[in-house]
Amino acid sequence: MNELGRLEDLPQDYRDALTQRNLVPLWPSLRGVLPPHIPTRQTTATHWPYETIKPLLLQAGELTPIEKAERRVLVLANPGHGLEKMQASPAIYLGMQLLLPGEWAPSHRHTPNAVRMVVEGEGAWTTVDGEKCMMSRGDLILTPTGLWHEHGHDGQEPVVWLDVLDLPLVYYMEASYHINGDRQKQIVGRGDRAYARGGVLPTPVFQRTNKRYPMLRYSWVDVKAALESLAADRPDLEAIQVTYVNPETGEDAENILGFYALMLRPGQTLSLPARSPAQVFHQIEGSVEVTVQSQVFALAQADTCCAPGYTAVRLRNGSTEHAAFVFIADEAPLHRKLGVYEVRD
Ligand code: 1HN
Repeated sequence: MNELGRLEDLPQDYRDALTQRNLVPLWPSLRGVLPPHIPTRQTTATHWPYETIKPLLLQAGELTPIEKAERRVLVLANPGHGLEKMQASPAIYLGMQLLLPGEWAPSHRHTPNAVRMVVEGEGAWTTVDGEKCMMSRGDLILTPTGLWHEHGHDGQEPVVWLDVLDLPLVYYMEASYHINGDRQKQIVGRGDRAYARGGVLPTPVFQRTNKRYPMLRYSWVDVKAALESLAADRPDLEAIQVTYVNPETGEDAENILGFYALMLRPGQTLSLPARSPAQVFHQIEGSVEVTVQSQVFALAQADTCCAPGYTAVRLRNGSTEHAAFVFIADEAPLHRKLGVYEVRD
């Protein structure tokens, strides 16, 4: 490959003339923005053990009342991007949110898409677009772009959940903003039950609902049952995985990030090929050893880690007795829409 000219090769007065006119020569930077064969990634494999987050999150509950926080969140920031960027990967934001009994996080809506994966505690709820979604461990609740959402808590113990948003991307696009609203009126109709069975769809006879987001809550009880049925039905299958989809269309549940639940049989090792999107792993139940590049993370329940794109990942369930269940978020829908999605051998 040709050595390209460097900035220093150019006379200073020429460089100054360019700068004054807001002009930049491409060739000294061309290999930087277009490296050979594999992209440069700032995302570094990072592990956030829950046992290190939880005491600090509870402390935030004492230090900062909900009125002073609106959303009481500790952000899981990737040091490769710089902590102040508050991103886990190019398009993924992660945060652990705490809601204490009796607290209320007021209604708002915004352009970034979010989901919540409930980590622990009972009695909290999120109302999305008027639909009250109860929160139990392992439940996934969507708050897609533009939909009103607020959180409340009628239970007795702290509730913690993992927020996953496409905020870094939407912010980068200069398209991130929010609007505050009033407490929502709750509507009847619960998509979580209406769509809980695969293979059959609610079929309105007298009207068409055609909601863009017909299902807002995916209960862990249902998702776990789906994984266990799949594992029992398909002993030949290497990867027991389901995708959280829009049940009307079969498309990804949200537009930018993809969400999946994966089951590892007792003692199973699964090698995931290198793919272009970055991804996040969060342990719902059991424990898994995640190997990314030269790093090995022992994920205990409620732990979270991330892996950059174009990187193979190995998952190992060290337990020979119990299955392990992992929630995965990735940037695959975005990569597919942009036409840059790749799987490498
Ligand atoms: C947000 O709206 C929530 O509604 C949580 O719980 C985290 C992070 C960035 C921007 C908006 C929530 C958020 C957020």
